[in-house]
Amino acid sequence: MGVASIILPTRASTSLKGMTPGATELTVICGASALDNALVSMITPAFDAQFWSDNDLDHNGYIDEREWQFYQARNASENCLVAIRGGGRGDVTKSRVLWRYRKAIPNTSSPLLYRGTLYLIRDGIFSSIDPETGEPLKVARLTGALGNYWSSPVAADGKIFVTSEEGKIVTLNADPQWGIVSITNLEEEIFATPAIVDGRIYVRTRAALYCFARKPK
Ligand SMILES: [Ca+2]
Repeated sequence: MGVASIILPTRASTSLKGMTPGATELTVICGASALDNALVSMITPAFDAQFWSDNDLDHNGYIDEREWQFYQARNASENCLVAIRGGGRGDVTKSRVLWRYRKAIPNTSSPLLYRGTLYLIRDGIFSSIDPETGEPLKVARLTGALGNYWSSPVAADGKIFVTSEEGKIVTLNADPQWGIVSITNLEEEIFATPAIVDGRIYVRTRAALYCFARKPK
């Protein structure tokens, strides 16, 4: 067994809870002389349970080379929305990328393109974006329905529907200068994207499947 230090990427040192502010090194025990092939056990109690659950992918209590590389790649990756013109061949980074947008990017929710405007939901922040230029048109909080949003926005009949983890269904008017039409609170966790079929909206919560429709006249 040998002892070595890993130089942490700058972003990691600032984003990991429990680390000494500004710390950039982590002492490790190596199972082999070459770190590249080492099974690495961290002896500095600097990382919290979240770090282990996120990065010890095989749950064996060690961070091995593959897991460390995965961790580094994930931290180095850029979280942004990219518009890419179709077509082209080979590396089209310079020739086909039209724009990038970096603010309030969702973790799991897909963007919605509806009636010529692009919409995003992230933690209760709703954004409308010009799909031609990537310029934000309106970015604002969904007052009364903040929180986590894992599902994707859907649209029909000139309206947009988003559902929060807390169980709120927010109806917005589909417009670049969108506004909230109504908020319905089901008080049950929602992770699934609603489905719209034949004029009805189906919303699945942790406890039930709901169907919403106009009252028959
Ligand atoms: Ca492991």
